Amino acid sequence: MTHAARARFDVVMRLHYHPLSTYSRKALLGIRLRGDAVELRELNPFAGDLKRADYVAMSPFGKMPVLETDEGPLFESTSILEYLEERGPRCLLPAGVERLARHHDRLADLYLLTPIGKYFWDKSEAIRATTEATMAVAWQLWGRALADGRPYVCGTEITLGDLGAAIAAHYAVTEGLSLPDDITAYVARLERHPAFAESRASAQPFVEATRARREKKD
Ligand SMILES: N[C@@H](CCC(=O)N[C@@H](CS)C(=O)NCC(=O)O)C(=O)O
Repeated sequence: MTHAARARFDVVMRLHYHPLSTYSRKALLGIRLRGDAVELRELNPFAGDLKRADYVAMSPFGKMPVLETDEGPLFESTSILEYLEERGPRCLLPAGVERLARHHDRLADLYLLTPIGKYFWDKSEAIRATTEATMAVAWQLWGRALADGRPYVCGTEITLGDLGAAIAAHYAVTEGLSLPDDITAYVARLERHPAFAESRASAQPFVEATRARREKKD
């Protein structure tokens, strides 16, 4: 590695995130699994942090997370993790299962994290019904992938394809939706890893605070 390249790698990266945000959790989980040295900047979306001009300059849609790097800010959780994987070492997208890992990451974004995120904030019957229906199909796909006894969706290693599922399963349970038994066992397996346990533990106080606020309002 050249001197210049090494200096570039030594620059501290900064993740702008919130511990409750599904996509922030995905990015941070990936970072923890990879072991990158990343400084954390906790946002306060309720105080307008996502609308600040300096934040929108980094994240044009005003969404979390953002990773500040020496090559500029990056938004979109998958793009952030793909960038880190490109820098190396390869961890979340191992050779041989890369396509499968990306496929499950995309499925998790679209059919697990998006619906559960909606239901987290909107407890209407209509949203509950579509969330349950969509997630049930996604869990079947996970069940099919795990049916040969593999511990994780791409085999024996945790990959990008497992992150969103663990986060979605956590919120499904906190929000009173049921999980198939094979998924409960899979998520318990993932949560034996300290990075997944940390992700859940950091989110939990915000889950409880949100529930308390909702109950006070109802
Ligand atoms: N596809 C984006 C989704 C980002 C996203 O929707 N983040 C949510 C939090 S989980 C957000 O910032 N919501 C605030 C808002 O929409 O105002 C990603 O993967 O990063």
